[in-house]
Amino acid sequence: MAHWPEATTIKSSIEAADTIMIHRHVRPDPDALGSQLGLKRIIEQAYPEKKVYVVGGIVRDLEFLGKMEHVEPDMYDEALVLVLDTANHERIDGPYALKGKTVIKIDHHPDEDPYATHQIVDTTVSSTSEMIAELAEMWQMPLDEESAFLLFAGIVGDTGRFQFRNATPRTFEVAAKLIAYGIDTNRLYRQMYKTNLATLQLQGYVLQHVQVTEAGVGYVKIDADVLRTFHATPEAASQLVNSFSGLEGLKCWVMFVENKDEIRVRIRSKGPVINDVAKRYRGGGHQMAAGATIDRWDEMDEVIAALDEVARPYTFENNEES
Ligand SMILES: [Mn+2]
Repeated sequence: MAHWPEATTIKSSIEAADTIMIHRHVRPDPDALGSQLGLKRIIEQAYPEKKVYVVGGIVRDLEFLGKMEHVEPDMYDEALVLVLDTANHERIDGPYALKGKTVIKIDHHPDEDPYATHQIVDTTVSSTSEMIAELAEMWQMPLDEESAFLLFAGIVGDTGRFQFRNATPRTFEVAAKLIAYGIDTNRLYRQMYKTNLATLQLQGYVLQHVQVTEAGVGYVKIDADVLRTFHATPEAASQLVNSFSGLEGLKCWVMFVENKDEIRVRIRSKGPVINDVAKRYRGGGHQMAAGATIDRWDEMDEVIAALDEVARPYTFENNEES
């Protein structure tokens, strides 16, 4: 079991509070929502007399996980606020979160902004949902099929269906316990990975137009005309960045998507460190996943050339790829 000394303090805070607000980051992913809605369910089952609210903007494609609730600022005066999966306070969804009497952060991102009174931050855990599953066990608060479903969804989202490096032996142990509650994983995968015809056809365009440099840098250009043709938003297009990641010999790749007056650049890598390139073009991020912004299409070639430079000296270990 994880070693989180603050867990006891946080359990006492939950026990002492009548009103509990659970927040998460803006533009939520399955981990943000799964941990948020899962924790609400867990607390409500353990303490039916407490008022527990889930707060944040609308969630569109992920509404099958659950709905957000309306809150008023004065409800925060005596409230305990739990902020999940959110590294810095600017990213918290909901304007009153930091007005809470006590604010607690539970997160697995690097601790860039310790905005809370108490916190558990552990970057070795796959997802905040995995942390909530562990905490529920430590706190001896029972799960049920619904809370298990929500936490499993979060783990699936953040581990890319258990394929990323962050899926540890512990992740699989937690997932096994969650599945044992009888959750319908088939329904979950169907709902999480459903797509629509326009997106599917845009994906077809991406696959047909991907180009690869001799150094192993893949790139696709999606301008406003392409978006119009496929009735796609820049956000929907950007989400296709991993759709050709399986291409052999690919070391890193980039997708350029026109968004109003600028061009959003999404960069991913299997080895070469690419966030230094992102930083040179109004961006940043992780070593293997970063984003940037350029103003004109003629800067596209500069970005590709910069990625070529980091990709060229890189070689895969153990003949993992040719
Ligand atoms: Mn997460």
